[in-house]
Amino acid sequence: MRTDQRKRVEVCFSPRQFELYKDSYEICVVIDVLRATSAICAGIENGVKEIIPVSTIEDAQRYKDDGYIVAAERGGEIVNGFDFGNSPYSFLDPKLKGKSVVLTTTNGTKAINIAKSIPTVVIGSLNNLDSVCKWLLSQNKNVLLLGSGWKDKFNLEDTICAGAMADQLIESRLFKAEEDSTIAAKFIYRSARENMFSFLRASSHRRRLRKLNLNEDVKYCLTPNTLTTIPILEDGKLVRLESKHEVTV
Ligand code: 3SL
Repeated sequence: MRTDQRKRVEVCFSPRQFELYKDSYEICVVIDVLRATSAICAGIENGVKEIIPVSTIEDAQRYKDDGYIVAAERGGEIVNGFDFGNSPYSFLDPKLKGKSVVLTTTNGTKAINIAKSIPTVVIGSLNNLDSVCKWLLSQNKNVLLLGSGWKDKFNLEDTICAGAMADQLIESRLFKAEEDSTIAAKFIYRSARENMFSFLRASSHRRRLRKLNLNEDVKYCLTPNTLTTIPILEDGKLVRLESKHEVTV
């Protein structure tokens, strides 16, 4: 009888559930589609040298006092006194090329810091979806897809993105899933994929961002495969995954 050589891919819906999943994975993909990980992917592809994710405003303020460029968002809005917030368009500013940027957000940067106990942490979004999947397929490791959620609760947009990644990996037959969360994410993605923007119309975070007039950001974040760069966490900083690993989509 042949042994099952497939690696596992599983979806964790929120940082609050991370403790239940973390032990057996070698790679964690952190996802915060609206908008932290989309902004990080945009920035790193744009040539930002590194993005330092910090969990609290106090930590961000210390970096600001030391002269760093600091982006800070809470509840969807730019925090007073900081350089900009969490819009991917801010991270596309050519002036940021080659610079270090510190970032704190409501959920995304917290999830990144929680994921640090897994040996390799990379950043995923719909924007770099195929690139991340192709890289994961080349790694032969167990993968956890961590949705950042909203204040520790489940959210739809991160689940759709995680479901899209899980779907590609499972379809390759190199990966298997055992958790119901992964099966649910895959089916939610399949229901949403034809028109994610309208599927998410009633979702809590789209409503929140609509009130803040951030529909253009939402459209940017919900457009798959506009980017190929994969940010990776090295020594607490998000940098471009070395070119030897890079993939052409
Ligand atoms: O929670 C986060 O990390 C943010 O991405 C939320 S927001 O889109 O900026 O509101």
